[in-house]
Amino acid sequence: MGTLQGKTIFITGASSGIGKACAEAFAKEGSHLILAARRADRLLDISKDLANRYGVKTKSFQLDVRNQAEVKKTVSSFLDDFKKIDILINNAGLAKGYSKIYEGNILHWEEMIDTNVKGLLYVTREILPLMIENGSGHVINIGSTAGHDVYQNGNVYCATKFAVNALTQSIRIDVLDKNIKVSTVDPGMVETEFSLVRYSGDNEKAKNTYKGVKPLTAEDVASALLFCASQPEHVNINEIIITPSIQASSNHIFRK
Ligand code: NDP
Ligand code: 8X3
Repeated sequence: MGTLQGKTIFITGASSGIGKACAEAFAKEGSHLILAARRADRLLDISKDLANRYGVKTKSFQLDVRNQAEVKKTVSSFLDDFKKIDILINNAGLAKGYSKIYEGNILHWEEMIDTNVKGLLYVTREILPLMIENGSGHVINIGSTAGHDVYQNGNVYCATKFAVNALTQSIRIDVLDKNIKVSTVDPGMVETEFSLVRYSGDNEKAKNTYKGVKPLTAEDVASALLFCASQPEHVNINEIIITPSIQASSNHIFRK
């Protein structure tokens, strides 16, 4: 297996949930971390804590991936400290709202498309040339079961995750001759802040999402990423779809 010791990992959306769990999992393996998200205070705490506990180099950046100029500036500012980005984890993302398309909130649509699709593109556009220059790299996107099967009221969120799925496949082809791996980890239900964000802070609705099920934890998903990232050089994990045992697809969930 490839070692992650001393590798540099850039994680977007590292202030909570899957991104935060990935930061911990990779730090435990001895990887250095570049962490980005909008909530700078949280990120700084996570970054300091992981550096203290695991003795790895960490740096945190307040970044809104929807802002292309900010993405460009952030990437150029961490190049002084980190010469090489070994792994990019495109995790920043969100669902907003849960309504029929004809009742959808346009601002929610814009936010999902701008974050999940355009944000991922902006970050990838900055990082891939660096990986190409360095002669190696690995991009791991966080997709979703929602990028494989649509569900009622999922409309625009599902469309963004279908787009992530298409981009993963397409980017893999584009860098096939560049010694760069491209993977996607596509989870089903994971209990994070995801539902709280989707329902704009409505705790009751967020809790109901996981009623009668034992969802995945962010740590479960992080271990799938570690698996992708620690394969030998000649092995690429193209796609991992990971769900709780009671979930077969977006639309098939067994609730007790
Ligand atoms: P969380 O809400 O816990 O985490 C989302 C992370 O994304 C936060 O760190 C948030 O940070 C960051 N983020 C959101 N918008 C932006 C932005 N514009 N710029 C930078 N960072 C941003 O949810 P999850 O951990 O569950 O979500 C992570 C990824 O996993 C998402 O792409 C989501 O679609 C995907 N996913 C989640 C599933 C689930 O059931 N939970 C299942 C399948 C996929 P901040 O607010 O500080 O900017
Ligand atoms: C998150 C999983 O089912 O809420 O991508 O869309 S779901």
